[in-house]
Amino acid sequence: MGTVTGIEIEVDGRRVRLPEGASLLTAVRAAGIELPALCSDDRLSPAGSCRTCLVRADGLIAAACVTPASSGVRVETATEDLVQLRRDAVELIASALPPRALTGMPDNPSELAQVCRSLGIGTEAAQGAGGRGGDDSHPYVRLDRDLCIACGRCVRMCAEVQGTFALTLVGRGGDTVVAPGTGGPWAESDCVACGGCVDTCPTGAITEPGPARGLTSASRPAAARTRTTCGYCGVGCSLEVATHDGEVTAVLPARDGPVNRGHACVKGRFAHGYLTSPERLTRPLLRRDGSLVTVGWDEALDHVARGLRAAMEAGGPDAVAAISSARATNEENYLVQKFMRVAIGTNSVDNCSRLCHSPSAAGLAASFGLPGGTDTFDDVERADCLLVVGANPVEAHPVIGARLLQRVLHGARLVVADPRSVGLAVHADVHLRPRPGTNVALFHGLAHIMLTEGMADEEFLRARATGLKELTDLLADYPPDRVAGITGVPAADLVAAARLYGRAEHPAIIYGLGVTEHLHGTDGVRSLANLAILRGAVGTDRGFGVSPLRGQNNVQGASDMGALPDVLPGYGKVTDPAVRARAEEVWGAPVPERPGLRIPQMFAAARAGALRALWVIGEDVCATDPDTNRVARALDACPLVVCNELFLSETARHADVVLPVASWLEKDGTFVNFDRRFQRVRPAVAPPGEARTDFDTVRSLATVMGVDLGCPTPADALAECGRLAPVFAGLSHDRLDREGAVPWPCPDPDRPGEAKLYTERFATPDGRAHLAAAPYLPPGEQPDDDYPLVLVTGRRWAHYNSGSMTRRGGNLALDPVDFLDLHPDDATRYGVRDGAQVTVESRYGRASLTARTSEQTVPGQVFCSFHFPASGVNRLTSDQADTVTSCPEYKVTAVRVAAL
Ligand SMILES: Nc1nc2c(c(=O)[nH]1)N[C@H]1C(S)=C(S)[C@@H](COP(=O)(O)OP(=O)(O)OC[C@H]3O[C@@H](n4cnc5c(=O)[nH]c(N)nc54)[C@H](O)[C@@H]3O)O[C@H]1N2
Ligand SMILES: Nc1nc2c(c(=O)[nH]1)N[C@H]1C(S)=C(S)[C@@H](COP(=O)(O)OP(=O)(O)OC[C@H]3O[C@@H](n4cnc5c(=O)[nH]c(N)nc54)[C@H](O)[C@@H]3O)O[C@H]1N2
Ligand code: SF4
Ligand code: SF4
Ligand code: FES
Ligand SMILES: [Mo]
Repeated sequence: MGTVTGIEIEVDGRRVRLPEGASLLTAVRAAGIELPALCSDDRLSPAGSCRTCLVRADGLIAAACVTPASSGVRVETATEDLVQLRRDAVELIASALPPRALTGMPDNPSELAQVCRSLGIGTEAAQGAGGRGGDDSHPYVRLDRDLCIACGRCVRMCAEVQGTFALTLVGRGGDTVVAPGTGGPWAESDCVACGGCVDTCPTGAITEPGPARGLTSASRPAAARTRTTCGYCGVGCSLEVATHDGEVTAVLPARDGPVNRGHACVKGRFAHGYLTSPERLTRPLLRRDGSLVTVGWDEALDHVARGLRAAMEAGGPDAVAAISSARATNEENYLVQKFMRVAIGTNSVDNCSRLCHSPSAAGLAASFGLPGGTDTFDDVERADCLLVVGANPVEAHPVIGARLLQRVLHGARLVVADPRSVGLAVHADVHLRPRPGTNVALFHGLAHIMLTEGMADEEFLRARATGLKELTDLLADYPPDRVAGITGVPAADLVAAARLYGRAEHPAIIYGLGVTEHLHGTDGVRSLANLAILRGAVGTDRGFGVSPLRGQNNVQGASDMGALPDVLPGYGKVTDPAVRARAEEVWGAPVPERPGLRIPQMFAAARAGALRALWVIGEDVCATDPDTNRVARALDACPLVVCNELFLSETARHADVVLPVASWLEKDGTFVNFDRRFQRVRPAVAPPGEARTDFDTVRSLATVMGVDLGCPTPADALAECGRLAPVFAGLSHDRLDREGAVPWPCPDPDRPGEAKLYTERFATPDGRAHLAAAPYLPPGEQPDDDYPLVLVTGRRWAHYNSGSMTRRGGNLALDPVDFLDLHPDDATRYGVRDGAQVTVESRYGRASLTARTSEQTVPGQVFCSFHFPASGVNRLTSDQADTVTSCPEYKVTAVRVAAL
């Protein structure tokens, strides 16, 4: 850290160098000296209230945590009077507590207990009577008021890092304790169970119940710890997994995690109960006489191999297809696509990027050259204006949501574009609420204003972009009044938003599925990218580009590894002979030339009898793909369906062979997060029973089929991928073990990856950014008299996608069902009470949900999640899909609602 600039000071005679602005506490620690600091945490602003960190600076007694270090100052820590002062402060704190505060967790002493031990303060110092009670209403956070020392760390963690402001200090003087701000039980408070307060509490007053009680990221437990990357969302939080006797006891945020910096969310932090669920699959299943029965691996794999051969004999290699998993590692995805191309001879392999951010890949590649976000989030976060579009990071990417919110609380301007008033929208300077499916018009409206009001960067446009003429002509049709008519957004709000983005010094665009999951999702991405191009805010130091908040832990990676029907690892097109030749050289086998089937085409082919074998790896297509009634018909029509799963998912129920597999906490490899960072995944525990990793499954099936896929280990697979795809050539497990996170493109093992793209040229063939002039076209689904409401589907904070993992554990108590949010006016109109069971019907199917009246949605629109397959939400959604990439139109379905 900062060795050239900074300040130099002396601590107990030792010289230390520090960055500007560091505190005396940092200086003392840099000198290798331990100091109690009970109200301090590096992640938080200093409070200076406990007085346990007293030192002498140039002769004056000061609390080290709140005193800035200035050059040349001489600090003393060890004189007898200072030791006594600090002892007095700690003794005073301890005296109000019951003795168990110091003896409570012998294996795993709290920070307070350790401080007391180091100062020679015994349990006799703890003289409090206790009896203040506690709160154990919450599944993951437990409060013991007797141990609270009112240091306020939890309150600051909840406010300054998480941004939820759920906690407060109540009472006076020695009776001050922490409490949920809402006054009632913790479970009914605003807490979103990020675990931040648990992790910072120095006394054990706030802990996780169960075997993890008192474990924090700062404690030094006897238990083993494994460093890995979260396997839920694409944020890519670094986690430390504590285990005992082969079981996970706690998952803690890594303090030095490059993205999460000591924070996490309810899923990564707590949702590991699924690991030991009695419903976990532990042995392969094979369908016999209509039902799935347990068999051994040899029998299961023989059956699959025979079925694949039969399919190929009947219909050639293209009668076989695979859906690879964005939950699985890069190495597993690499092997799946290699298996399909080399062992089967087809390009029919796809992944859930199809349902999610395929329009981002297509749109960003067309606009800028590469199919990923343009900037690192560390830069995005420095923006002075954030344009957050169709994304709800507070719930879906909580650690990013928290970082964005802090940026806004510290002064960045915020424009949110989302039909619903959720998450960051409440903090927005301008909240644009477009009708679902009208983004293209909305973005054109903003672009129109930027152009007419002279906010475009003309020099950038001349030197580095193309398409201005066509776009300018098109934008003539999108004046604010017309756009207001299409989108429902008042013209004045459009003008205000365009000015905030257009006049900011360093604006950034962050977006999600509200842009992509539409009939014209790719046009949406491209029209949004137009704004950054017009403003010269991409590939320059005048802004931080366009960043999709990619969803699954490894959806970026699954696509990077070539688990797509039209590209090989590294995005070379299968139709390009030079690209195929390179792969053929590395693989020593021919690569099929014709692009394969996309997921919806696979189902259509199965229904038509052309697809005869489908391998579904970690995607619950019967719950999460649209129009699931038809998906189920496709699976039933397909002679062989193989499913790699942790649980008997809806899809597994339709399979002929189910292979039990390991999950992220049980395997070795890498994931790529939403801002293109490769990070290591390491096994903390063994998979249950006979479950194997997807990696081993693919390899062993290939062996049964007489094909040697090479790549005996995940590390070998990544190395091989690097030989095939130059953009990954500089990456290896060894390097990631040394360096932590490395972004791609990374062609050279001796040079850092490129976090910010396009600083010299864009990666398009002509090196320029391409403006797109796509006209606004209406969504595929339209409400009418029979189906008068527009249903938007999306996420809730406590559950993850099909919910297969989060429904099996404490998260179920946090959110027990799929709710249908509807505006109170609509509730009245359709005779629906808050909390009532309702039937929702679309032109395709019917779902059963619990109504919740809420002003987060406007009249005429309803919203629900899809985390409980039993509610049948995806029976409602249509097969309308993005015209470019086939990404389903999940965000617009015409429905009607009726009380049961
Ligand atoms: N807790 C949790 N976290 C998750 C997941 C999960 O299931 N649960 N899933 C992960 C995955 S796979 C993904 S892809 C990400 C998704 O993360 P997000 O993209 O943030 O998720 P969504 O909630 O599906 O949709 C985002 C927003 O789009 C808005 N929207 C809908 N239609 C429109 C429109 O026409 N225009 C605009 N401007 N906005 C619109 C919706 O109101 C919604 O608030 O989350 C990931 N993280
Ligand atoms: N209505 C509606 N539907 C949607 C969406 C929406 O916004 N609205 N969003 C869509 C989006 S963006 C996405 S990404 C999809 C997600 O849909 P899915 O990918 O189907 O959802 P997940 O629940 O993440 O995971 C699928 C399965 O993978 C299993 N699994 C977990 N880890 C592993 C592993 O390591 N290996 C294997 N083999 N299996 C594993 C889980 O048990 C789970 O059953 O849903 C889509 N569906
Ligand atoms: S768990 Fe997180 S959200 Fe809940 S009170 Fe603690 S810091 Fe706040
Ligand atoms: S924010 Fe995403 S990556 Fe981080 S802990 Fe939560 S689910 Fe995991
Ligand atoms: S840590 Fe410095 S006053 Fe509490
Ligand atoms: Mo997704």
